[in-house]
Amino acid sequence: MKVLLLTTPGNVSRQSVYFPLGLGYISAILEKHGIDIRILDSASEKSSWKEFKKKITKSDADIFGVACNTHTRFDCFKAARIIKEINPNAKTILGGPHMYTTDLDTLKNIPEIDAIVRGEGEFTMLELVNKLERNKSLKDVKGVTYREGNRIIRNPERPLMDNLDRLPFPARHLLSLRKYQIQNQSVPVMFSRGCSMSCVFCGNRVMWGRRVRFRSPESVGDELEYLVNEYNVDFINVLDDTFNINPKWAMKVCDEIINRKLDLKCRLRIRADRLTEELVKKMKIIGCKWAGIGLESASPRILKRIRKLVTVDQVRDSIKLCVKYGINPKVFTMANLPGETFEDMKMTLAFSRMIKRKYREQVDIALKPAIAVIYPGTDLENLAYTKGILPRKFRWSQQYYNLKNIIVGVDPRVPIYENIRIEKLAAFFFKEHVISETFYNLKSIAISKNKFRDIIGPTIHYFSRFIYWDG
Ligand code: B12
Ligand code: SF4
Repeated sequence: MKVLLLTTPGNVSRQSVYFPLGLGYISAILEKHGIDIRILDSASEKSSWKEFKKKITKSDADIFGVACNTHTRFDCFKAARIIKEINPNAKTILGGPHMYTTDLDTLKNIPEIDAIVRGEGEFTMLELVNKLERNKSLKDVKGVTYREGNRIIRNPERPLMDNLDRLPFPARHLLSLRKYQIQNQSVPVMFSRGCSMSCVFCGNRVMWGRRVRFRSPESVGDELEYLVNEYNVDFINVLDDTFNINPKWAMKVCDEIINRKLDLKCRLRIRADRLTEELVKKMKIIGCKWAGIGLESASPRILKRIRKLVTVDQVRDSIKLCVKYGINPKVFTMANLPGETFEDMKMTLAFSRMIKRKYREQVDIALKPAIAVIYPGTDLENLAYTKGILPRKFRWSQQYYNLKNIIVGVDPRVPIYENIRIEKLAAFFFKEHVISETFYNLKSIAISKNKFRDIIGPTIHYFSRFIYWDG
């Protein structure tokens, strides 16, 4: 049987030119077991639906596996419909971060989908393909929810893989890595899976769980050496939720890269509460150019409420440390979190402004925080039902398009955690972000002509959100 794994066309995909690492891992396992496997990355190719249809028509695959996140879910359903229209005998399988808790609802409402893989996909997909190949029932395949006649059957969970070193390296040869490198420079890699924290809004831990699994430093070193030798890779993007969740392990990984004399640049995501100067020094030696740090809110009350378990001081100190060693931090902030008031938001805005003015180009921090959206399986989703923000009858598979989201720059297909009403929030940010910034910059316009850029910048940034989601 032939398998085609794919990402879908659609307007979210405009942002992403990224090798799809999850599909790369699944492909590697299938390929290792002799299965004919291809990848179609319509998202990165920025294909139109017309081109997508042409490619599906040409494809001789029997099984189509679609990667699905919450923003692309309707595109994935559309893809399954197109596949079934073109080839009614094909099997359509959905997997990915959106699918972990929405499997039953999706299968009930979208008849063109045959099965859903929940969670980690590598071994589930391998067993599933083997069963389909032998025309056998899927009843023993852990982690699958599937259709059998009129019934929908949800098999037990598949335990998370213990030993990540068992996985072959992602099948990067199935796509042109060069093409991705030209557009995106860095090549995605993953050294660990999971995060032991439990931030209420986080979609990552729904998928990967709270038990962090680490690859051995040797396995990481082997993959990086392979990437350098085979593909001339010189810039990696480490997608781990938190590189320093276990600082000792992070140090060992750095040592491995240093000992192998790998000449690389990298991006890392870190937590401020676990950063030491010793580690920052090593991060610098292994070529870290960019470190993502989650602050979310500068209000201690909100930090506690969302269970972030970092303090504003820790974030401030981490920024300082990174800057000291020539690493550019990117600090992430959010707004409209549970129980958050405008006063709390003002604290975050004030913090961001202070950092921006103190460090200028050395630190990347948005003056307008990201608005908290709800992902399935998160604590925020449960809270949204309890507080009546999401109606009890809300179903992820049913049409959802909230045009109002656009005024705060959020995808209309995903619900916002509407702690404060969207209209009020938009007015607040317009006043705080555009007017205040412009006023501040006008005051100092005489200092430099560059200030003109600082006025135009936030205004364009604000209004660009109105044109992004064009339906
Ligand atoms: C790198 C990344 C990106 C990159 C690249 C995405 C890509 N093409 O791979 C960029 C920056 C472009 C990006 C963009 C977005 N991202 Co993103 N991203 C990530 C990140 C950090 C890593 C993804 C990754 O490669 N993981 C490693 C691989 C091994 O895991 P995986 O892809 O999940 O695949 C495994 C399983 O999901 C499953 N699986 C996946 N696909 C399939 C398909 C089949 C058929 C099967 C059987 C199984 C299966 O098996 C795989 C192996 O075990 C994750 C967080 C995380 N820790 O995963 C967020 C994450 C996936 N992103 C997320 C979001 C929301 C987005 C955006 C919508 C953000 C935005 N508002 O613009 C866009 C959407 C882009 C798009 N076209 O879909 C959310 C998704 C939450 C959700 N419930 O949907 C996550 C989980 C982060 C979060 N905020 O919670 N993202
Ligand atoms: S620390 Fe980051 S990855 Fe971990 S639960 Fe919080 S937001 Fe998610």
